[in-house]
Amino acid sequence: MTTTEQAPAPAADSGPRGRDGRWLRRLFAALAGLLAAAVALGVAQLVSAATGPSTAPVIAVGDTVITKVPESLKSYAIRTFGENDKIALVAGVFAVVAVYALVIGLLSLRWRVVGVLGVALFGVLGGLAAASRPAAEDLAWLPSVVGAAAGIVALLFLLRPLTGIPVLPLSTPPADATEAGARHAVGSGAEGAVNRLREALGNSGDRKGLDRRGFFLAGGAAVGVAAVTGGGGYLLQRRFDVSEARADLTLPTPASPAPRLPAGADLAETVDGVTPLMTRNSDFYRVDTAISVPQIRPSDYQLKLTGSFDQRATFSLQDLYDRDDLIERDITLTCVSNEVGGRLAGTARWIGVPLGAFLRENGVSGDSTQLVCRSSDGMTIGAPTRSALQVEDAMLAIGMNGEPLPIEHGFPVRMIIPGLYGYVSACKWLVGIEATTFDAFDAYWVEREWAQEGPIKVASRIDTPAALRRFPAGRRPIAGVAWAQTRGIARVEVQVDDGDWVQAELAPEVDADLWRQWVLPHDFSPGSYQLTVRATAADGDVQTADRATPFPSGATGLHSIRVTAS
Ligand SMILES: Nc1nc2c(c(=O)[nH]1)N[C@H]1C(S)=C(S)[C@@H](COP(=O)(O)O)O[C@H]1N2
Ligand SMILES: [Mo]
Repeated sequence: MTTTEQAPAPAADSGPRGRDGRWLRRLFAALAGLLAAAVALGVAQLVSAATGPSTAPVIAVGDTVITKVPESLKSYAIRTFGENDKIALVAGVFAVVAVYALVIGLLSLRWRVVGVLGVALFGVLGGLAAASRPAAEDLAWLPSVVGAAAGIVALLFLLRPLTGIPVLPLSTPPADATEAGARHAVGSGAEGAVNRLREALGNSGDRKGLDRRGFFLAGGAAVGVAAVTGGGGYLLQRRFDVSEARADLTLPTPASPAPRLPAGADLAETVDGVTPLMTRNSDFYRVDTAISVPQIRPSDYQLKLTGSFDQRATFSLQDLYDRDDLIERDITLTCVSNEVGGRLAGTARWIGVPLGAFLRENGVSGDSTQLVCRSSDGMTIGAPTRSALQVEDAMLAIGMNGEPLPIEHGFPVRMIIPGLYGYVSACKWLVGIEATTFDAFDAYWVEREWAQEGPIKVASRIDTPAALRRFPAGRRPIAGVAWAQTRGIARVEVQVDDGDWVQAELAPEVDADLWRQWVLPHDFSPGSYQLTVRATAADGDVQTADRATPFPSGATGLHSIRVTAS
């Protein structure tokens, strides 16, 4: 290295001793870091096929980032990336790893130990992240540690041709890589094969230590190892996938089917652009902290009751499917993170076990104020016991729109309590209910300062015309949805600029737990208009114009948009 640092002669502008050579060597070193990281991640992915998808380092680190970052940053991410927040996070983790690896590679050209410790640190962090997740599997740290070990070997291997050492330890150093030396290096076995290949490709090595062909060979080998282990790990992880087991299930017929929808119930059939009454599963919003979606095999499923119940009880999925009191209900679910005018709300036809009856049957204590619901990935969601017992149609849901729950919506069992935001009522991948008190335990979101109880606030949204839209002047509908679950919507009014509030027509009432579509035809003459909507719940609660952020208990304010008729 010191020799390359000095190279003063003008003739040394190219070649390994010159400026070009120096930069080339650095470039290769950085690349070596990147390739070593790829090998580390690939090998880790392969090992995680044994220990579980969420033990793979990038997933584990992503999970940890989600649990550790401040709420403000998290809401920013949800606002910016929406449903793609997790893809953005994983991409972010990859980007950080890539930059880190490039720097480590560069530094290890001079200080080998920096490379070794740098990759080791990477393994330790990944291992800690994986092992410290709330529902960490045994040996969760293993993929990161084995991956890092492979990464160190790869890095040292890749640095060899950059520093005058042959790619394989037993071959002759290129320092005496004369014709004879090169021929001498041809040996037997794998090492011989590599060296023969090197010879075939031309002169291997350089007296001053940069062996380009050697580096390309080693790099190619690293890419191969990374691809085979990473790809293999990815394929092997399919064994965790439960979509086939889910597809094999037959949903039971509910004893109490959903009430028939009145004629003309869905305004979307007549008004273009309004949100459909029922949300398709594929369109249903998704909010959770799970980067790798929990995969629970129906035959392995257990729901455990602990805490203040008459007795500890465990239920299989079959136990729940076999009940003769299953209900089917249409319920609108809403996220507390929904901004005014936002789309984190959806309506589905759910099938499930009536929650109040189930809890009473198992002797839930009258002293319990909180049900701590646990999901298989360790999430805790604290639901008020009172609501779980008293809110009509609260359920342990097993079906969504005629199918077993989709995996990302909580398969095989989740909770639904109408009228409460999802973060306090809708635990997905539900495997445990502990009857306790709010004083005794802070659930995940409450620990992060969100409100303990989360009643859904009355809300309304303009779906059409779309904000900032230009359309031809004339008569067209202003339409959207409004919700106030458990209470129902009594009135929706629209204001154009500073005009009077005008009452919109409501779709037929289906159930208080559903959102309600509304429409107001309006004559637009050419010009620009501000459209504002407000709803009133059936109990007389008028949606407030005061603006509040989603944190800590749900957004308030009126949805107001600017449109132009021309
Ligand atoms: N296990 C688990 N359940 C969870 C969450 C989560 O992060 N993990 N998020 C909750 C939140 S904040 C909401 S709004 C709803 C969203 O349910 P969905 O994704 O089916 O729409 O799930 C709730 N249940
Ligand atoms: Mo939420």
